Amino acid sequence: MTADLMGRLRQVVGPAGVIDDPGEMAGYASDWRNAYSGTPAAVVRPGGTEEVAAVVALCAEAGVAMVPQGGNTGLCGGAVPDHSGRQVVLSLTRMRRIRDLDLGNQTITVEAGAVLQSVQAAAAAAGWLFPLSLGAEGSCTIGGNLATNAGGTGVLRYGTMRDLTLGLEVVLPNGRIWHGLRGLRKDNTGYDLKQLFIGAEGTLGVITAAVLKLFPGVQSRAAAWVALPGPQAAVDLIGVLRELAGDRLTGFEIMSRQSVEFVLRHSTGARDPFGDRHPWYALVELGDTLPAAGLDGVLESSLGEAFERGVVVDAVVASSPAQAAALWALREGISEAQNHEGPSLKHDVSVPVSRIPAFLERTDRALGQVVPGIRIVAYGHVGDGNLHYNLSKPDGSDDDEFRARAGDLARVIYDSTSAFDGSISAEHGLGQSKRGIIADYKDSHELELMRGLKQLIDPQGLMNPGKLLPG
Ligand code: FAD
Ligand code: 2HG
Ligand code: ZN
Repeated sequence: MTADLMGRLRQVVGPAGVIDDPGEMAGYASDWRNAYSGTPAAVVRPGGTEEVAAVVALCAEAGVAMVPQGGNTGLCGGAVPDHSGRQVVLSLTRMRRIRDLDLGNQTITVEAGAVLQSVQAAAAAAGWLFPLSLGAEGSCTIGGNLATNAGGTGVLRYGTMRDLTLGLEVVLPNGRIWHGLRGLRKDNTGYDLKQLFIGAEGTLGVITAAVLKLFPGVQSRAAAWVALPGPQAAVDLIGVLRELAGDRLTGFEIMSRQSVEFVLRHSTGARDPFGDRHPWYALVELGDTLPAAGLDGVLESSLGEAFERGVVVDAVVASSPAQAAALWALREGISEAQNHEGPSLKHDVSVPVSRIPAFLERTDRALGQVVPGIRIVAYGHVGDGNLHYNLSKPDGSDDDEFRARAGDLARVIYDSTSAFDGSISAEHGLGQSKRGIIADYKDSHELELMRGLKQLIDPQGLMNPGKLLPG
């Protein structure tokens, strides 16, 4: 990058808005897990939409590639630059304003760099709910949530970011601003362009703000930790809960025993809710907008019915919010706990909910044939058909030997996912990690259309190159 461009960028965002010291850039050069790293030419931190537009226009004119970055918590290397030393990281973290709260329209308008938790808090302070919820919510940003179409634990009831968004403001790769910040629930005036930018992982433009839907605040909750004989029981239990608790089912996560064991081993204060070991567990949550909805009773009777039908082996209903939080900590602690067991090979797949049991049976067996003794850490948002099918090395084996098998193991999982009509990425995206293999699993016409759209919107190929689309 030339000194001239650097000077012009400083004029736009102020001297403090451009970082080029390698030490100071380190935090932007690798991801949360240190799984991906690169060498930025500079990190630019605009303070508003006009500044983003000016920065993008300058980079476009100079032919410099840009990597949009939010909280840098993504799990597929999407927000990390390459090693060329020529890509600029465009960090949105200074743009964190809540621009508007329109309670009549039940919407909140926020800037892309706002941390998810702060948006949840702003909604809650007004007595409303912004329901996106995920383990990284204290660091991830709305821009990153949109660019990855984030999911998390509330999807079952409220949907993904695609469902939660009414309008977007986006700086296009030529520096023009698309003013699509509409708060409309109905708008049939042609293609729904916002959906192009949601899930595009920063390859089509820089999202600068969004209009998001709000929901009535949840006034009462009930949670239970449930022991299950196997994954089929999890699918059956969702059916029972839908039948008996209807829309009040707000969370349904499953965890294999292996997953829970890692948390019990590595998370301070974690405690097994049962004396006995069980092969699978579910964390069930009911929620209601009424303060005295009698949810403990609904949950207890639903689980009682499931027990009668042979679906559930054992269950504990949380007797206080603190106990419910401890149950959620067992679930949310898995990702971190697995890091203590050597390399964690992550696969974030989805198959139709009804096919999860057969999928797991076939894939578990195939993985054991490739690496005998492999520890399968399967858990996740089973109500959405989304499993985190993560792998740890056999106890006591070598890290590098296990890493060397990563490609073979991924193939086993993705081939099986494909055989069950699933997706190789349910929520984390393709980024760098799956870009090389997506062509083997996605329809070629679909990929051709995606390339055409990329060419139309970003003809110079400067928006997050080397991500999402196959090379
Ligand atoms: P980043 O990591 O900074 O970026 C992610 C992608 O978005 C990159 O491609 C980047 O270029 C692009 N991007 C970022 N900001 C913008 C912008 N303003 N405009 C255009 N493109 C942009 N994900 C889930 O979906 N569900 C989960 O349950 C979940 N749980 C997690 C738990 C943990 C402990 C961790 C570490 C991660 C988890 N994630 C989960 C993954 C991650 O938190 C999400 O993908 C999140 O949405 C990323 O937000 P971010 O601001 O950190 O984005
Ligand atoms: C979760 O649901 C996240 O906990 C992270 O999506 C999953 O670390 C993972 O693989
Ligand atoms: Zn997840």
